[in-house]
Amino acid sequence: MSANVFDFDDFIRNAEKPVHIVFIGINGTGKTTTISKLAKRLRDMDHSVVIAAGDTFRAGAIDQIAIHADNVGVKLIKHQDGSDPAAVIYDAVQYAKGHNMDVVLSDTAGRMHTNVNLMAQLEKVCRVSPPDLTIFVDEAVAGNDAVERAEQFNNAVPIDGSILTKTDADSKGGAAISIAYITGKPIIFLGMGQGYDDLQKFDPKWFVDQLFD
Ligand SMILES: Nc1nc2c(ncn2[C@@H]2O[C@H](COP(=O)(O)OP(=O)(O)O)[C@@H](O)[C@H]2O)c(=O)[nH]1
Ligand SMILES: [Mg+2]
Repeated sequence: MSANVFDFDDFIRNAEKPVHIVFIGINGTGKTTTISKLAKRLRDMDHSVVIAAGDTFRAGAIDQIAIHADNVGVKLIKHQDGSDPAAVIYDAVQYAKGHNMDVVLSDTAGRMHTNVNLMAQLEKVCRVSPPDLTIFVDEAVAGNDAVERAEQFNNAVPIDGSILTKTDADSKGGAAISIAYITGKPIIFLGMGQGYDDLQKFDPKWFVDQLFD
C-alpha cells in the first residue's frame, strides 16, 4: 500500500488550474459530505473552490449541498432538479475557468454500479468535462460489496483513487486493502465522522497498525 501513495495536497498545488474532480459511488456512501470536507480543506489551504451540484436526481440533494457550500464558504453552481448533470458540471468548470478558480468539486447522484443507463450518464459527464481526478467513494463498513462496486465503477469511468468513509464506525476497514488492490489506485483519504474536519489523509502505516491492533 505504501508503494501507491497519492499526495492530494501536492497534486492540487502543482496541477494546472482549474483542477476538476468528480466523485462517484452508490447512494449514501458519503460523496456529498466528503466533497464538503474537501472544500473546507482546500479553502483552508487558500485554494478557491467551486462545487457543482451534479446530483440532480435525489430529492433535496441540491438543497443539501447548497447548505454545505454555504457553511464552508464556497461557490455552488446548480441547475433545477432533474436537469442533466453533465450540463451543470460543464457550467461549473466554465465558471471556474472564467473566474480563475483553482478547484471544481463535482457531486454526482448515487447510482448502482449495475445500472447501465446511469453508468452511461456518468460516462457522459466525464466525456463532456474530463476530470483530472475521478474519486470513488464508499464506506469502510461495506466490506467486500465495496470491492465489487469499485471494480464496476472503475470499468465504466477509470478511477484515480478512492475515499473510504465511516471509518469511525468500523476502525478496521479492511476493504481498503482490497479496493486498492482491485483498482490498482491509492486510497486517498478516510472519512472519520460527520464534521467538516473529520477527514484524514490515508496513511498506510497507521492503517496497518489499526488493522492488526
Ligand atoms: N459516521 C460517519 N458518517 C458519515 C461519514 N461520511 C458521511 N457520513 C454520513 O453518511 C450519510 C450520507 O452521506 P452523504 O454525503 O449524503 O452521501 P451520498 O449519498 O454519497 O452523497 C450522512 O448522514 C453523512 O453525515 C463519515 O465519515 N462518518
Ligand atoms: Mg449526495
